Amino acid sequence: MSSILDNRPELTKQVWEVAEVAGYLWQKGWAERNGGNITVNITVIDDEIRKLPPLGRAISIGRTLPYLKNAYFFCKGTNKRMRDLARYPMENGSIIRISKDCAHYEIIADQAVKPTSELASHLSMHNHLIGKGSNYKAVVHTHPIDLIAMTHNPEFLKKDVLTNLLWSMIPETRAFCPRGLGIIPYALPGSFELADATLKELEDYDVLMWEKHGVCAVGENVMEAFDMIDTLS
Ligand code: 2HA
Ligand code: ZN
Repeated sequence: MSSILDNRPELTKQVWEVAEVAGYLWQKGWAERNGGNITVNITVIDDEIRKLPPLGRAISIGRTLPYLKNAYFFCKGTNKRMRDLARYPMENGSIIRISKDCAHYEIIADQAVKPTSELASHLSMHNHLIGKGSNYKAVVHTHPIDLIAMTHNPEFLKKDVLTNLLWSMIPETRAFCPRGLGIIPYALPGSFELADATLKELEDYDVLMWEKHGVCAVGENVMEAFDMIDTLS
């Protein structure tokens, strides 16, 4: 079967990096069932990709994200397993294009796999990062159980208490996660409330703890985002 990845080595590399990280998340025990999600900005100047017809109707994002006009993302599929994304990325994830109106997306390849339930927060983060001139292209969300367990202690939800504790435990955490771990109070997974609270804290942190839910990291690429979560955990 043909794939959008055929004869596109750079795109292939990026998609398989996501697959590699998906495998790590599963092996770490941080990705029960369909837990976690990954999106990577893969916006490519490739006329052929730009001409590809959508695999169905344009779907509303639920808000307008002006910096994402005509951007392309590889996204884990909603309800898909990380362990399956690791082996078959184009069957458990898809490539989407943001419409000209910046408020809709179309799935363009390889199959009509609907993107992650956290698309609202992921795309809002990508939009915010581009808007402030960042070169970060990856958002990784996962469920590291030890770190999540710590958020059940109200003391650790106070600003930078957890950051300072983690920094004091292992020197690498300070070196490789120098901005520390931000805390986002509990909000419904997949909600714009969670997205907006996350955006605010992106000013100060690259890794954010969604209270009693999971961790979300942004980085230049998917490997860097994963490394920060791995170091802190
Ligand atoms: O995709 O982890 O936050 C499943 C989740 C939602
Ligand atoms: Zn989650």
